[in-house]
Amino acid sequence: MIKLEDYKAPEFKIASVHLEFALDPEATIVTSTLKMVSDSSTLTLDGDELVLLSVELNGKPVDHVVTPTSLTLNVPFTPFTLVIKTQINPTANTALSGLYRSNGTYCTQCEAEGFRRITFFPDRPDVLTTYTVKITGKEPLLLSNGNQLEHGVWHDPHPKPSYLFALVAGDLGVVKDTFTTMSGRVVALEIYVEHGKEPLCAYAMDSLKRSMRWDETAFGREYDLDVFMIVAVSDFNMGAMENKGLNIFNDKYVLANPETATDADYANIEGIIAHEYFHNWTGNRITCRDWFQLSLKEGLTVFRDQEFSSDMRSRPVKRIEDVRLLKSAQFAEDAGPLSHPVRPRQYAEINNFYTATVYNKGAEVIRMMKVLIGEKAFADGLDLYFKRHDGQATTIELFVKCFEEVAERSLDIHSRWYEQAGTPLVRVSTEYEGGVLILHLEQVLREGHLPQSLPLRVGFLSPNGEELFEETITLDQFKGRFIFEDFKDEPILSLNRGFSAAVNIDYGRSDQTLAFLATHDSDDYNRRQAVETYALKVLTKGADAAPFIALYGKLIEESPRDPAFYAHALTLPSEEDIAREIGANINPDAIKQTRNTLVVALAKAHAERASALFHTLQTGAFSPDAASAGKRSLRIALLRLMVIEGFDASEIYMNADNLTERFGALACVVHHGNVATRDKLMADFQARFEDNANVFDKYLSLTGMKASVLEVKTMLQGAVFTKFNPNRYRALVGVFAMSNPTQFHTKAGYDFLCEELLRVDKINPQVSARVANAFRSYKSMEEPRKLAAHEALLALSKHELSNDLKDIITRMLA
Ligand code: B3K
Ligand code: ZN
Repeated sequence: MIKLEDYKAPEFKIASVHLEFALDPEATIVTSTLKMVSDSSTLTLDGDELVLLSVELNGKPVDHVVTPTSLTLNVPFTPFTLVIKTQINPTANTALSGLYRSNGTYCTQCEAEGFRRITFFPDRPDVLTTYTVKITGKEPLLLSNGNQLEHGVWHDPHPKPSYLFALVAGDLGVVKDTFTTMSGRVVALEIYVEHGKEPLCAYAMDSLKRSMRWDETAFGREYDLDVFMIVAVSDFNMGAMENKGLNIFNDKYVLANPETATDADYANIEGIIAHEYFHNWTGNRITCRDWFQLSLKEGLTVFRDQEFSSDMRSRPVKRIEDVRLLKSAQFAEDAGPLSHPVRPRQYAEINNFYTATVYNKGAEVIRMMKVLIGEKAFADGLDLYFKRHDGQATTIELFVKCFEEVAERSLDIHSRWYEQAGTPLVRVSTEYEGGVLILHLEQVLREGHLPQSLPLRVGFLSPNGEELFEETITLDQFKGRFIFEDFKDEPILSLNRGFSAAVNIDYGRSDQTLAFLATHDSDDYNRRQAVETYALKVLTKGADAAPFIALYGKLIEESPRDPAFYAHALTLPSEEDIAREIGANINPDAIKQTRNTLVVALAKAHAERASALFHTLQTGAFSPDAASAGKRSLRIALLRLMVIEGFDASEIYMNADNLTERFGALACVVHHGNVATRDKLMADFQARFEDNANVFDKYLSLTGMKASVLEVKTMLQGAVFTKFNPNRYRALVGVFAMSNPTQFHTKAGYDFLCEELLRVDKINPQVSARVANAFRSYKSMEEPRKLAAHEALLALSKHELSNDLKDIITRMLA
C-alpha cells in the first residue's frame, strides 16, 4: 500500500535522458542514457516485465541487483552517466501499458506507471528531466515528444516526468493545419490516422484550433512547441493521453462524419481534444508531485474543458449534462465500497484512482471555490498558480494557497472537500411570517467529518412566478440560519441553482411547488432538477402520477423554445438513478416495472402531441453545432413516446441522413418497439456497420443493455471478439454490467461477470479492473442478490489476480 504520509522527495537529479529505440515487433531494444547526480550512494529504479541486457556506470559494467520490479546499484556522489539496455516485446503487450502495438502501429501509454515497462527509471511524477529520443525502425513515421531534429530524432526542451513520454511508429496518414499563437508563432498541427481515414479528422482539427484559441483568451495560456501532434489508435485503455506535444487518442474520440458519429460523439471529440490540449498547462507544464495529487491536474483540467464546452455550446445545457454525469458516476461511486476522497491518502494500484471522484468531483471542488471567492480572485489565483509553479511538480495544497493569497482569506474549510469522501446531504426547512423568511440549513456528513463549505445560489420567486432576487449563501458550519426580509407574500425558493454545491438536498417540497418550479424557475438547471425531483417522487414515493403527466404535456408544448434543454427535461431518471434514490434493498425488476408504467402512461397521454411536433421540428442539412444537435435530441425524445404508442420508426431509421437520428430511432425501437421491427432494424444496422468498429460498438452497447447472460455469452463467441479490444469489450460486457440492471443483478449475471473478469484480467488488467466497478452497488441490492454478488466476488478473490483487479475486489469485499 502506498501512503501519502510516506512521501519523500527524490535524493537525486536527472540532468537529461537520451533514449534510443531499435524497434522490433517482438524484441525492441531500449538504450537509456541518464546523466545524474545523487545525494545517496544507492539508486533504485523502477521496472516491470523488462529483460535487462546491460548496465554501465561511467562507461563500465557495474554490479547491480535486479528484481521483477526494480534495479538497484551503488552510485558515486559525483555526477555520473548510467547506460541501461533493456529488451521488450511490444507485440505481446496486451495490457496496453508501456510500448505496444495497435494494428501494427507502435504506440505508448505511460501514465501512470507504464514507462517502467519500457526501461528502468525513477517512474514517479516528481522526477522531471529533458528527453532526447532516437528511434530506428523501418516505419516511415517515427514520432516522439517535442520538436523533430531529424527523421526519428526528437528533442523535448520542456522538462517532464516519465508518464508524459510518448513514442509512435508506423505507417499512417496525416491531416495538417497550422495555428498562429497569440504572440504570433506558427505551430504545425498534425493528426495521424490510418490511411483512408483522413477525411474523418476535420472536426477533431477544428476542435483543436478552437481549444488553442480559447485557452489563450480564457486563461492566457499559449502553446509552447513548434508542433502539436495527435495520433489516433484503435486499441487504447481510456479516452486519450496528454503526452507532451504528442497526444495519443482512442480513435473513437477523433474520427467523425455525420453518417458514423452521433451528436454525442461530436461533443465528446470536442471535449476530449480540448481536455488533452488543456493538460499542456494544467498537467504538463505544472504537474503532480505524487499520484495522490492527481486531481491537481485532472480536476482542474475537467473544470477547464467543461468551461470550454459551455462557451462553445449552451452553458445551461452543458451544466445539466455535467451534473447528470456527476450524479450517475461520482455520487454512485461515493455511495459504495469504492468511495474515496478527491485526494486519496493511500492506494494499492494508482490506475484505479482515475475515477469520477478525482476527475468530476475534483472539478466541482474548483467550481465551488470559484463561487466562494468570486470570479476576479479566481482568475488572479490561477494566474498566480501558472506563474509560481510553472515547471514544477506540485501539490493541491500549494494550488489552493494561490487562491488564499489573492483572496486574502483562508480556504481551510473548503479544502475539506479534498479530504472527506462522501456526498454531503443538506437538510432544508423554512419558516415564514410577516414578510420574513428564515431558511434553516443543516449539512449531514459522515461520522467524524467536519463541516465543508457549501456555496448555495438561492433564488426567490413570487407566488405568480416572478423572479424577485438571487443570493449566494455559504453554509460552512453544521447548521446555518439565513434571514430574508421584505416579502409581500411567501416566496418560493429555488435552492442550489446551477448545482452550485455538489450536494444532495433533502427539502420536502410539494408536488405543486415542484411543478411550479419546473415551469417558472429562471434557472434552467433548477427547472430541470424540479422535473427530475418530481419524477423521482412519483417513481419512488408513490406521488400521484396524474399531475406529473400533465406537467410533462406542458413541457412538450414548450419544447420548441429550447430543444436541447427540453430534451433533457423530458428524459426521465434512469433505472440506475431511481436505484440511487432508493438507496437500499434494491429490486431492479420492480424499478424497471414502475418506470415502465410511467413511461407508458406518458406516451399514452402525449404521443399524439409529440408526433405533431416531431414532424414540424425539421433539422435541415446536418451540422454538428449545439443548436442543431438540440433539435435532433428533442426529436428522439418525442419519437420515443410515439414508438411506445405503436409508431413504426422504420422509415425514420431508414431515411436518416445522419447517425444521431438513425441510431436514435434504433434505440427507441430496441427499448420500446415490437420484436419484429427491432430484429429487422438491428439486422440492418449490423449489416451496415459491420466493418466500422466504432459504430458497431453502438450495436454491441444496445445489445448489452437488453440482452440476457446467455445472449451476451453467445455474442462474445463472435468474430469481432477474436482479438481483444477494449472498446469492443466495454461496449458489450461493460454496458451489460453497468446498464442492464435486471440481467446483471442476478446470480447468473454476477457469476458471468466474475468468470469474464478472471479471463480478461490475464489480457488487460486495467480493463478488468474498470469493468469490475459494476459491482460497486451490490451492497445496496436486496437479498438474495447481495449474497450472490458477495459469493461471486469472494470466489473470484481466491484466484491469482492482477494488482489492478485484486485492489478493486478487496475494497469491494471490505
Ligand atoms: N491522463 C490520462 C489518463 C491516464 C490514465 C492512466 N490509467 C487522460 C486524461 O485524463 O486526460
Ligand atoms: Zn485528464
